[in-house]
Amino acid sequence: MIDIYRLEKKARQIRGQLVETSHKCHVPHLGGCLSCVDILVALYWQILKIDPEEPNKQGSDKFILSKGHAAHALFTTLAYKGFFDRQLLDNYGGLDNPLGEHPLPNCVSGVEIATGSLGHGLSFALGMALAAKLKQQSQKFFVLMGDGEINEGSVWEAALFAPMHQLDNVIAIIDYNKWQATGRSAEVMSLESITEKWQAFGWEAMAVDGHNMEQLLLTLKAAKKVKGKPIAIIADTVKGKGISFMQDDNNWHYRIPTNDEVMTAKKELGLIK
Ligand SMILES: Cc1ncc(C[n+]2csc(CCOP(=O)(O)OP(=O)(O)O)c2C)c(N)n1
Repeated sequence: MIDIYRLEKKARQIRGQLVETSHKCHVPHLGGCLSCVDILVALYWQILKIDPEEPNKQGSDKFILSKGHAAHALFTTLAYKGFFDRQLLDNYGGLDNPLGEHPLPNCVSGVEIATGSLGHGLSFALGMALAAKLKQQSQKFFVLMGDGEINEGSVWEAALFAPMHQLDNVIAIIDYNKWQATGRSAEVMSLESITEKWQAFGWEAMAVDGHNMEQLLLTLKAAKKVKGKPIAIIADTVKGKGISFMQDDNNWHYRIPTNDEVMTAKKELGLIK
């Protein structure tokens, strides 16, 4: 039986670490990192077939963080899962430290491509997924995109391509937190009705509460069983999730927390008294 409480605790620990490292090493983009932590925990602790000791082993599942500005969330997840030494987080962004604001290929074990210029991760995954199909390999390709990111036209070109090639080995997850860098997504470029749009493009589209661990796992497992078409999971999330004064406040796209704010956040997460 899956221990949901253990996964939720892991997510709280990762949120606490994110806030702490952001303060200590001046790493921005906390809001969009906090919105996708539960998705990352569900993927790395339960869904992805990938060995932290040997992530490039043939047949391993692949995860691509297309919203590359959330690299801090990915790196922290990878460190907690044992892909590399957690001590690297202590000096995040420092000279000779491979952890930066965006992922670079092979900067650490478990990261293969550069993302950060938004709108490219899905196309990259489709290329790998098509190659895997041609070689009759059975692994899955998971891509995490932001809702602001999917304003990019390149995403919709990829959305046309995947069903045409019946890429049922691709699972795209949209971190639908309703914000982007400079404002509300609905006011910059409306996406409604987002689920129906992906369906209309020929994808199997599923909506889920992106902070409900049980529902996330059920949806991701159902997605893995879909045959004949690619899958889009619209994860309803909250930017800054888990910390009361960061939730739904887009200042935390760039803001760095003070020491007092780190303490308050860690108390709220139940990590200190
Ligand atoms: C091609 C490109 N244009 C602009 C940016 C600058 N940028 C960085 S984060 C961001 C907001 C993206 O919004 P979203 O994908 O919703 O991220 P979230 O709100 O979840 O952090 C933008 C526009 C970029 N990284 N790449």
